[in-house]
Amino acid sequence: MPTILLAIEGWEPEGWLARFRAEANGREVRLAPDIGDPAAIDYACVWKQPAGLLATFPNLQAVFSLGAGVDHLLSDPKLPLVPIVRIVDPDLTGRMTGYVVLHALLHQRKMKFYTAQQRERVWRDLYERPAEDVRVGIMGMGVLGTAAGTALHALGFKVAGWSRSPKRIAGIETFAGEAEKNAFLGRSDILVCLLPLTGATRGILRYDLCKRLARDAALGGPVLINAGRGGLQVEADILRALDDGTLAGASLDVFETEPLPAASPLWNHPKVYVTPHNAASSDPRALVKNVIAQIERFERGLPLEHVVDRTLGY
Ligand code: NDP
Ligand code: OXD
Repeated sequence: MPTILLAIEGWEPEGWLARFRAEANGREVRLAPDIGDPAAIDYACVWKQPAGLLATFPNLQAVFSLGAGVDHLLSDPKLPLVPIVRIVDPDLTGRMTGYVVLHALLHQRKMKFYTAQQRERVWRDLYERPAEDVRVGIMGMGVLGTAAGTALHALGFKVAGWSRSPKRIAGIETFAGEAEKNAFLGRSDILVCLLPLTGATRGILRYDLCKRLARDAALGGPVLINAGRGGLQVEADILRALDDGTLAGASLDVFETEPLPAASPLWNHPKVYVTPHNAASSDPRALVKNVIAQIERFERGLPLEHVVDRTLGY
């Protein structure tokens, strides 16, 4: 029977191990660093595994990322030339949709102000603008961006999406590539970033990008929501934009350094919501079934789904 190796850093591995053992249908499941004979490993299921580890398995057939992002894998200079598969699953997509909708509403409904008012026992209606007056722009119209955009559209927000290649998505205005980026930014009151971290997207959330967002803003200024990757944002620039009024607020789930260092001014910035990279946590109760189903497809000779394009980096 084939053998599955789990290599997980930064998350508790026990829940994954128990779930894989329960779902593996007779396949052996090992948890790094208890690898045994490296030649026995057929599949690796990983999250932030040590660089170089995967190159030590001579009979490896496929690698499964336990998260949607694969930057943790593609940064390994010794990554073997086997298919890299990423997670696409309704559980993870639903979590991200919930995070994006929650934070768009927190900004549109002025929750920072109501929380401050509550502390002071102030009873005052601030009369926020309706969702129909608020234009959300989503950078990254893949699986997660499309689901979040569709949910925001259903709530009445005016939604646009920006991606590398052109798209048609019901109810959503679409923009593609560098040529249409400024038009997309210039119509966005809330900018949601759900891009993958690649050579082309690293550091994209800079001061000059914040300057290009809509200034006739329905929210007193544009707002940034980043749940993609911390490497997409330049935190010094975001702080500058928040402090000089270029941005009216931000929700950040991902950071240049994680965990966010205790000394970061983002922690207690009055305009910022900070969450610990849990916009869409990977839950073994949902995702292990998904990975095992992929392995079963592969063993039946069917093509793997959601294989990463190494040249594009996602
Ligand atoms: P997808 O691969 O489905 O979508 C990526 C989107 O980004 C696509 O629309 C793609 O364009 C677009 N894109 C990529 N590069 C560029 C570029 N250079 N310029 C413009 N658009 C670009 O990914 P998912 O939606 O599944 O996930 C997105 C990211 O979300 C993950 O990579 C991960 O980093 C992050 N994530 C964060 C989580 C969290 O908890 N904070 C949880 C899960 C994921 P095109 O459609 O043309 O290919
Ligand atoms: C992911 C993540 O990529 O959790 O799935 O960040």
